[in-house]
Amino acid sequence: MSLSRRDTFRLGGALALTGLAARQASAQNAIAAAQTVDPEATFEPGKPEVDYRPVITPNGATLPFKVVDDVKVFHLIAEEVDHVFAPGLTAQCWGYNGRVHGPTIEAVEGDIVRIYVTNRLPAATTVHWHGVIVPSGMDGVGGLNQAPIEPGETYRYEFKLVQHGTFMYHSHHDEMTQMAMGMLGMIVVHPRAPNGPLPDRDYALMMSEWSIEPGTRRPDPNEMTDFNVLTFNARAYPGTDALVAETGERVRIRLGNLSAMDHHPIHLHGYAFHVTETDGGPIPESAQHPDTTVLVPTGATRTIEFVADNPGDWAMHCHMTHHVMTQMGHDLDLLIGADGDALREAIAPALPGTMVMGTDGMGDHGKHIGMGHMAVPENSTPMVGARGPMGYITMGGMFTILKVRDAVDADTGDSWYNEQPENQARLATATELAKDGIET
Ligand SMILES: [Cu+2]
Repeated sequence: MSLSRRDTFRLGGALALTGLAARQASAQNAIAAAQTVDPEATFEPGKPEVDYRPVITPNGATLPFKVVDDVKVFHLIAEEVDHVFAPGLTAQCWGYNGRVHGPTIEAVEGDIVRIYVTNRLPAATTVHWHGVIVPSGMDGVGGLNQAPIEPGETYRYEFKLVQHGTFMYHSHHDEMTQMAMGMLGMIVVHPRAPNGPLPDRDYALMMSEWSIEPGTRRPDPNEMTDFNVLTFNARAYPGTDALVAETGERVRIRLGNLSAMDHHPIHLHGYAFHVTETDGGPIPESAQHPDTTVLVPTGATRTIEFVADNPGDWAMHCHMTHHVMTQMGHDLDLLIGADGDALREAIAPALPGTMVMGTDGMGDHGKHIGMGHMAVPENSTPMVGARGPMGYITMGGMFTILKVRDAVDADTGDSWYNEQPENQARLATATELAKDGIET
């Protein structure tokens, strides 16, 4: 009996379906684009610096693993963590392995990973592998795919990575509480056979939002709208580490968002970039378009790439202006245009020493605190930024700086760019104003 072409195809399909990896891979045709190798093939566990250039998690870390019988074994420990968001602001959060957020899980397409999760929290939990194609029983939704992991228990997850890309992990039990307390992390799966130019610098940033009233030490998971600490990798500027790159290097930035209620339009200065992938897979080159701001919806990742050919200090931040303010920038009385002196005199009998701020905006708030003119409440941080090379930077929260230099060393992240005088904005001289006919 001879088989027709169609029969052969069917037979082949049936055979392929016998494998666990094929069942995962066939779950969604869309992930074919995220496969550089046959998902049925077996591989040695991918090695850092050999099979991939490790990702950098600013202010964070990568979860270590060991290899046992060709399986990469990881151990996540869910626990309470005293976490510093920015100088002066600490809170009791929930995270993994002593960190908020949890360390980045990094592996290679084709790796088999076994992830143990130990629960040292006072509440039950689970871990969901967001965007990773796994068998249903490994998906981590409490009550649906598994029983919750009770305090003191250790659960075992195991699956083959049949795709590459940028994904996330988070608690999927009492999500409102546990995600708001910090139980999130990034997952980076490198392609087994790179299908594009490799980045020289590969960064991972997770966005989240918190409600921490000045003077308190617990994030409030019940907050629904008014988040007052907005973070990259659980740090608010000036707590965020700069990203660095050498002139001409290809830079990849993987942006994940697991904020409770907000999407974040992330704007990078000095560059146009391409969005190269989502957590659904790589975007075909023909469908990529240049952009300067990428909207990262909550529950999604967006990866951007560009060549760092424009040296300088470049702001990168959420473009929602309340997301670059911290704590006291929220719920202010409107004083713009008010007579500050009259107001102070009126208040003084009841509250001696009151300082009236806000009659011309809040730009000077951080400066006043920096100069010691006023204090912030205990366990809080100024609503805006930090001192920069040219004055006070009036953005805090979800703000960081990309520092591109001809040569990068260990100190670059703390350095300021030395601009050429002819490229520096400055006070106009009287001669210049007269020459150009500008009246001020
Ligand atoms: Cu935002």
